[in-house]
Amino acid sequence: MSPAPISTLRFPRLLLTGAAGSLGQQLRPRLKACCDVLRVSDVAELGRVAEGEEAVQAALQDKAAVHELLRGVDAVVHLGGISVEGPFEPILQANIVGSYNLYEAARRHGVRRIVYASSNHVTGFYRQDEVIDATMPMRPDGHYGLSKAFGENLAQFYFDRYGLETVSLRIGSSFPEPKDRRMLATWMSFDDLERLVVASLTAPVVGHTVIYGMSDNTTTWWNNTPARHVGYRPLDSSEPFRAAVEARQPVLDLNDAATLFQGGGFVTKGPFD
Ligand code: NAI
Ligand code: 15L
Repeated sequence: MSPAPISTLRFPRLLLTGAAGSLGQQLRPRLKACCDVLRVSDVAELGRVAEGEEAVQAALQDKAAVHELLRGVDAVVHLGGISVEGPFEPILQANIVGSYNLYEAARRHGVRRIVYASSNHVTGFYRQDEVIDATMPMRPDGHYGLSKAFGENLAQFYFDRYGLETVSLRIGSSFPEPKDRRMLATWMSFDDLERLVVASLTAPVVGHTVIYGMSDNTTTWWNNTPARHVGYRPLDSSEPFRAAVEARQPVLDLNDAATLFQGGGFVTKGPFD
């Protein structure tokens, strides 16, 4: 017997950007259960197109292409863009211009909701001995975090001005397993990622909600109480990985900013000139 669906609600056409990326490849087969047609897009090759899929290769900074990409779409899971810290210009094009093009095309085509892959790096300069929630001021930790802060502000503006709803997911670290001590706090399993994305797509009313993307980790820096209305209940935890992670990394350098701040290694990257 196949597992029960996380939600029975379905969209006629759902767009997944960044579908060729690490999280895109995870979500691509899983989101088929939420829609009649899954339109997958990326600047990179999209591979074999499955039944019920449409594939569109496009760069997010290409305004005309993105306008066409949103035609006939009901909701979007927006993962596309540069996913790490680096020089400003490529991030400007992919993440800032690209997200603007996506929202503007979504508005023009009457899209109802976007699930936006933001990042914990919007608040990476909070310390690891603080527990914060998404109502607290942003403290981006680099060009990448700044671009995600722009994306969240874009989402807020498009809701306030045009009523286009967004759930901004400040994803922690979504990998097969936590790689280091920091990820014991930030880790989110792929199954919990699916639960979070589906809850964000199907919650009845979200306006613009910001939620941290993490599993039910014992160590945590993020309080998701203000976003309880989304109905996300993580079922996994980093705890079963703790012993192995601590054995690999028994000592932490407390003079290293990457150990002190929530953004980890991102906070010391650059400058890039
Ligand atoms: P990834 O780098 O594997 O995938 C991103 C995809 O976006 C790639 O397939 C890439 O080709 C595509 N892309 C890049 N520039 C583009 C452009 N200009 N136009 C169109 N497509 C473009 O990243 P990953 O890990 O899959 O992350 C997905 C999203 O989630 C990203 O937005 C990332 O910032 C965000 N995120 C991921 C986290 C994680 O732990 N994996 C943590 C926090 C946020
Ligand atoms: C992110 O935003 C990145 O996309 C991902 O590659 C990880 O580095 C993650 O944050 C993290 O903070 O661990």
